[in-house]
Amino acid sequence: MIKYGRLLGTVGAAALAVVGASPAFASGTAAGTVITNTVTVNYQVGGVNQTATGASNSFAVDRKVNMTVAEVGTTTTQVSPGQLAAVTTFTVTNNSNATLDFALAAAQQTGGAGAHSNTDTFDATNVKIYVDTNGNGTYDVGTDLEVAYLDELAADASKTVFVVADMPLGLATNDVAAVTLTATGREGGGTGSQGAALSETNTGITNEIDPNEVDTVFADAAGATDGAGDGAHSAKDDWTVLAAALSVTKLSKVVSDPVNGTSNPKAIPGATIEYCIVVANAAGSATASSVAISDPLPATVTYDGGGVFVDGSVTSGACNTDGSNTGSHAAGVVSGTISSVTAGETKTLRFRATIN
Ligand SMILES: [Ca+2]
Ligand SMILES: [Ca+2]
Ligand SMILES: [Ca+2]
Ligand SMILES: [Ca+2]
Repeated sequence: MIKYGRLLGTVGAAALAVVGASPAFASGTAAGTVITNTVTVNYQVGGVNQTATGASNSFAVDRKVNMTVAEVGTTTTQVSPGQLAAVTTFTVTNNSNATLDFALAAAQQTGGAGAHSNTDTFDATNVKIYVDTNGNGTYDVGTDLEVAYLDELAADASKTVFVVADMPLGLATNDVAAVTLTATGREGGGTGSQGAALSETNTGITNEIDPNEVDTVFADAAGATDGAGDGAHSAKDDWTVLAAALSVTKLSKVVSDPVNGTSNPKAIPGATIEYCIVVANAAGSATASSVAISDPLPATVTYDGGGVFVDGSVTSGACNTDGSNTGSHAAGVVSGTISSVTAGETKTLRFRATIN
């Protein structure tokens, strides 16, 4: 029991000594650190202790260049046609054992696989890269700054990077724009300026014992569009469109005529016609809002002043006499606004006119 206890105590002290001596960086010992290892040899002559002798060895830790670009989240970013400043979010992590700059580039693709088992079908516009300046993980307009590179990213440090773009109009549901963010390691080059391009160095095995010599080794993996050991890493994300899919149908029926009244009426001059404009939104679509309807009447009919009914319903393809009289008529144009048409919903605008 005593031996076991001593063993535990020894291990514990050794662990504490390591932590205290150099913080445990995931990226490992910092590049340029000179590691000196000194050996001491004690010996006796004729049973008498002699002056100890020994030797030491020093070398500098080389620079390992490694970085990771990763999509934040696991799902596509849903967008509307015409949406401005749609955001995709990435993290860039410096896994090198040195502070580096990282050049940033956002590339679109033409067709091919997106990031989420989908296929690229369109390009976004006005693509820009921003860094999460205030560190809250959210893109804040005017606060998070547009950047071309990450400046002086320390070993093991990570930054959130936003790729922000505009979506064209006229897109359909499930259209996809894929974008790849690539971070390429650069020399630090000082604060506020982008350092020079990195290249691997190999000064030879004999120089490895030179305490002033630091080689550069690319240790990065292959990413979405980059290879292993190329000093860069990339990840892909995408925007997926959810559009409204409105269809419009215009129905009419004869309500009455001056000869037959409402009994089997005919479309003769003086007859009353009911127009019904049917707006349907396909299942699985985005909600359409502020659906503004404008119907210029032909000169051969005259609005009858009986009201313009909005938000009515349809049963078995026929318009019901419902809705609210919130539309209007002016200068031969009937108009009204349906506040919203959700996926799978059908709404109407209905009014009556007289044949001239
Ligand atoms: Ca594209
Ligand atoms: Ca932010
Ligand atoms: Ca710099
Ligand atoms: Ca790589």
